Amino acid sequence: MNTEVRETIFQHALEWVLEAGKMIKAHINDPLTIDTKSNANDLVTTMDRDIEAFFTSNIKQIFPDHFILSEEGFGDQLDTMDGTVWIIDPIDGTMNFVHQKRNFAISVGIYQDGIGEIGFIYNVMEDVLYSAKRGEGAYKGNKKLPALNDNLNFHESIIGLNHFWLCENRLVDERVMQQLVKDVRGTRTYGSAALEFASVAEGILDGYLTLSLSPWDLAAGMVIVNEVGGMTTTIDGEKINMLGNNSVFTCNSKIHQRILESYLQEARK
Ligand code: 2AM
Ligand code: CA
Ligand code: CA
Repeated sequence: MNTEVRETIFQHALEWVLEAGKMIKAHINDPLTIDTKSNANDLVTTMDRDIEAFFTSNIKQIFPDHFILSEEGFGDQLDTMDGTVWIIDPIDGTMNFVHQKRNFAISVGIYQDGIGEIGFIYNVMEDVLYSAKRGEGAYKGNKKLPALNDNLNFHESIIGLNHFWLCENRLVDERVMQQLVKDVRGTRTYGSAALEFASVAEGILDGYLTLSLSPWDLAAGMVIVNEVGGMTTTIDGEKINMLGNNSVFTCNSKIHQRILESYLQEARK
């Protein structure tokens, strides 16, 4: 993507992300209408839909030739990543949004012919914006994030994962995952994939493992983590497919291989 074009897109996206954040904050204490989607704990609110509609109508107006991949149905049905594709999660961490009124994020990734060019993860209630442009580094607010720790010791690492890994599940042997939990320094669960990616980029989490994410959960995060030298694959070490669901392993590159070979390959069913 031409840098001038990218800058224009970046500035519009930035403006819309901040505006969307303001809309959420203005209505954070309003009564919520909560529906469920794939299961009883997969929540969606009017706010998720309103924010997504805000993005899609703005994008369609200013960039009518761009495509949109988004969670709540206002985007396009895509079977290719050709062209400029906005990948949007209006609220990532809806359960946190509903129950905690914090710890959720707006996630926007912009890809050109399948390559991540721009990423925004906005922690709305903390007013912290993570952003990145491919090849130009990642930022937390106005501060450039340093490259991830190249001397990280695996036994001193903190890994983000949720409890599904440690209960009986269809993807991995939970006993191997329990060993991983014992072998690292600590684990954390934040409930927003985008914020876990942002934490990996910031170096306050050293890795994040999750069984199944959609493109909008990871599109922005992958761009941001890439810019600080981290890497993102499936739990089998394979490339992420932006048009489908993936298991996800994003990590400080220093310990990615170790966790992949010593634990995930071992645990895989
Ligand atoms: P969401 O809040 O946008 O649904 C923790 O649940 C993380 O996993 C969140 O980032 C959440 O995104 C994401 N997630 C992906 N698929 C999910 C599903 N089917 N049910 C609940 N959370 C899901
Ligand atoms: Ca999500
Ligand atoms: Ca969402």
